[in-house]
Amino acid sequence: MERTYLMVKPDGVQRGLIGQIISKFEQKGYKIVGLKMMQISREVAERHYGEHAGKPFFNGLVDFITSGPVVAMVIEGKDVVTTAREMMGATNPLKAAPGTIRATFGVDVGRNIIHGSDSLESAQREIGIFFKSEELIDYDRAIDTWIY
Ligand code: ABT
Ligand code: MG
Repeated sequence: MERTYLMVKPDGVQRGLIGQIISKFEQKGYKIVGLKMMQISREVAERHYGEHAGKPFFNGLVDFITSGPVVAMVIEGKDVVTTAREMMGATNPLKAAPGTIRATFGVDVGRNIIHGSDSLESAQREIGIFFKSEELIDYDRAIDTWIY
């Protein structure tokens, strides 16, 4: 089953949105297989956002993502990479479709509440940055026969 990496960013944590955000993915039917709060080092942040190195917003982005704790998670389910991105909405919350997480909770592109991997390859790379294999739990849920 497909997996993706999600992260409630420091603004989402500070604003008390952790539970509501996790709930949306649980209610959808996705299974949480990894979950932890962490404070990201600059080194890890620069690796995670490596594709943006050299861009004008890069330093501010690294400052922001290391400015407070984040909640890192791996969720699993059918087409989860693409669907989680759709549930989050566009990068700029002002352009995000109504009802998406970013549209509901944000107004600024640099404070957009949540991260989600943008492809299967990114998901595998990012899961490897933030989680050790023993931190990802394989388990069955009885409810899965009602979801699939
Ligand atoms: P992430 O989930 O954070 O990777 O966002 P997303 O994939 O939707 O968008 P990208 B392009 O990866 O943006 C990364 C972070 O950089 C911020 N950003 C982006 C700016 O501040 N200014 C810009 O012009 C662009 C393109 C938004 C994203 N995160 N934050 N915070
Ligand atoms: Mg991105």
